[in-house]
Amino acid sequence: MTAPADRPNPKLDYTPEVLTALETGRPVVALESTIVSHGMPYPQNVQTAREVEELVRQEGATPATIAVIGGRIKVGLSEAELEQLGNDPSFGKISTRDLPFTVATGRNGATTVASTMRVAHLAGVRVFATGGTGGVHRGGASSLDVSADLTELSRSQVCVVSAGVKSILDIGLTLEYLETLGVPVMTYGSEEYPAFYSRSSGFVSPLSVDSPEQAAAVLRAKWELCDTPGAAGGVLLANPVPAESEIPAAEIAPHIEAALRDMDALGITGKDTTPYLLGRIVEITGGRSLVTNIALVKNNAVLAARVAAAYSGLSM
Ligand code: PSU
Ligand code: MN
Repeated sequence: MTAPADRPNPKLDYTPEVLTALETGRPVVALESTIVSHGMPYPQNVQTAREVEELVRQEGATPATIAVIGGRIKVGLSEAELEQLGNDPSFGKISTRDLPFTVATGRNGATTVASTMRVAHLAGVRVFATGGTGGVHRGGASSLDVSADLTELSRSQVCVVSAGVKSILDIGLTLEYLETLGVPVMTYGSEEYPAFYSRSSGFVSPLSVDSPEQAAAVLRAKWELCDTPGAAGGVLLANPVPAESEIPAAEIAPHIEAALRDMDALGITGKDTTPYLLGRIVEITGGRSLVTNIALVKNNAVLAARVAAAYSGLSM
């Protein structure tokens, strides 16, 4: 199958670094922007975003942080744009459904995993590193609060590297839903699916892989087997947080429960839940969860760069 975007898409603005990498077939790693604008406090968010980009470069890949600025979809941000993203409240959290409106009205937007996947797909970027993905929220069976991240994993031709889903979500239902959508879910170096802050979730990972090359081979096989151009679907590669940075499941569980109670008392629902809970857990843990969050994002960026390198080696 010919990939839907093997050459740069003219609707997107690329940094020179990203354009050159795409044109010469060198590995590129997409990075999301909601994690910067709504997932971490300023200035640690901008600092982390810079360090993550640098780690990707050190691995020989090119970072492409994705956001919408003044209605233009950016694939790769300048230093100044990254700073603006981290410190300007006009960057709303935008998922896939919000992309058309944000572009049409010339607004700013911070892309979630779902909308970043869509843009990466359009740009021909096949590997994407983030912290945590969305999933089925607790009570999702009746509220229907299921992240569009899962829908997009069934459509965009992108591998998402994440540290799993945290137990603010229903992990079991999230894995069920990914199975329904036909999304391969594999965990790197472990038989257990990880739970973001913690290496263990109590759920067996549907698949596991032990090297970037093995992960890249699965990507190639998946996309070679697909005959639906433009809707090939993605792969979720879960990467457990490094042991020295994890908050064990038993320790984080009561903090998550407390944050969920606070959220209910405030009546927060829908797209505001994830940003609220992340911020509240940072407060409750006295900043410890932020340290873990930063460590796992960096760990994911390094793995994503290695998978991107292995995949571009296979596609040569
Ligand atoms: N999980 C995190 N950090 C984040 C998010 C999730 O640990 O920043 C963000 C991502 O951008 C993800 C989005 O795509 O939240 C999911 O939000 P929702 O559940 O509203 O789809
Ligand atoms: Mn939701």
